Amino acid sequence: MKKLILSACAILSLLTLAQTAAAATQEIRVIAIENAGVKFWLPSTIVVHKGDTVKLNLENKILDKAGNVHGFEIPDYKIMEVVESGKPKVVEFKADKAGIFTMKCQLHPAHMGGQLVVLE
Ligand SMILES: [Cu+2]
Repeated sequence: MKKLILSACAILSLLTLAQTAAAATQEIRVIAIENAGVKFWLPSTIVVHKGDTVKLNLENKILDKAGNVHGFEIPDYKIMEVVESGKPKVVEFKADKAGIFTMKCQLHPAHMGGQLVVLE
């Protein structure tokens, strides 16, 4: 009986460890650039796991006449930032729902968007 209880405790401990190991902090540098007249955020696809803490370091590297300001939005995660050239911003959130979510510049709808992929 003692053996059984010990085994159950060991399994529970392993499960807890596995869950702890699965959730991580993902720190990702995301830059806005312009190439061939197209402006976009890179990487345009960000992949994380559900439960991860995601820290995005947003940098606007575009030098244009529009005040050098671009937006970064992930509507499904209620993230909306305005990023000025030379003034990086940090966005941190918990990836608490799985799926593929649109990333875009909310200030200029023509800009190419990307996607946040949160794996189950
Ligand atoms: Cu923009």
